[in-house]
Amino acid sequence: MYTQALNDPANKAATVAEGEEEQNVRFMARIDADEKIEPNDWMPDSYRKTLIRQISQHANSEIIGMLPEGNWNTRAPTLRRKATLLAKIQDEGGHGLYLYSAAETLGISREEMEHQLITGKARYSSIFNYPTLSWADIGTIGWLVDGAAIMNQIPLCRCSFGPYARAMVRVCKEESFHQRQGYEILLALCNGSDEQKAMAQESINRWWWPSIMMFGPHDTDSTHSDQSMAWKIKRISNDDLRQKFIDATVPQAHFLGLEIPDPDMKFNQETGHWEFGKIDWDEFKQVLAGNGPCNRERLAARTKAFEDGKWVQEAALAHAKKQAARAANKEAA
Ligand code: BYC
Repeated sequence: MYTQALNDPANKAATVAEGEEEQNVRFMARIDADEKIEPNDWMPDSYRKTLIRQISQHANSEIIGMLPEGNWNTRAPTLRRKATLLAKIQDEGGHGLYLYSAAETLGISREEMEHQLITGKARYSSIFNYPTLSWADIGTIGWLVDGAAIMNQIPLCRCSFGPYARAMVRVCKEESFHQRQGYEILLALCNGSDEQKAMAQESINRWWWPSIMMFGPHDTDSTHSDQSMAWKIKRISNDDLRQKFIDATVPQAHFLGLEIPDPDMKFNQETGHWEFGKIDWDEFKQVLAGNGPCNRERLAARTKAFEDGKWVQEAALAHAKKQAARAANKEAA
């Protein structure tokens, strides 16, 4: 999947003969012409670093995102709910794998990304530092968290870097299914008893604002947006995506008969948008600094998985070494 559409040799030969400035001009012309950049094409070092940062952060989010949902594997209310939850969690693991593979094409190893994650050098989405306290949270994560993820990822299908854009196509299809599955869980709760509906409302109360924060800081405070938009890694800004998400989601909440926990939320007839209250950026900063409700728990779980899986890595390496030595002996004979 990730080796499709590699650049043609003529293009590569041309870039070798050029200096860095000309290479950059040619690179920007390709970006402006909406051409896809492939792994063995020339690219500025900062473009490569930005992609490694964003794609590995995205992959880490998928893998860490399995943990809060996994908390409900043993307590799903019915067999059908359990089967769909397990399938969703497996999908997230698969998304992590496509994304780590896409990042590897940029010259970073899987081991290095894993090391950066467990040592806290690489980020993952703020949203996964919140706990899943009730079954309704599984519905809310599907509806709001996967919903926000789709809003952010649909434009990434048009990202300038080929392997990332192609990985996103399949990820978005699967996330759409997750979003519907989550909404259907909430629909069942909202059509159920008063207690079930109250459980759904309590869950939305906790997850609404963290979901809104998933889109990142306001455009004016976003460090990477201008450059990432110029490189067409990001196609729509943090604030524009957040607004699109809110506009799509508020009517869905109303259909469920649930309140959005924002007293300032109101529809502006002139603009056609839902206006919303102030986001608590202090909370966002605290979560990013490692002080969210579950940061330590999440990293401890990943570190344990890494330590527990070490023997598999060691066995695979020992096997590969033995195979290589055998092949070398055969050749020498
Ligand atoms: N959480 O300049 P900005 C999913 C950081 S998982 C943590 O705007 P950028 C799913 C940002 O990294 C969905 N950190 O940055 C899985 C930067 O810090 P550094 C995950 C955040 O990169 C399981 C600083 O703030 N999706 O689908 O231009 C179950 C300044 O921000 C966050 C992706 O990762 C945050 N929310 O834009 C269910 C999508 N926001 O690196 C669902 C791909 C910002 O300078 N990523 N920061 O130290 C992106 O689209 C972009 O990276 C972002 C941020 C929009 C997130």
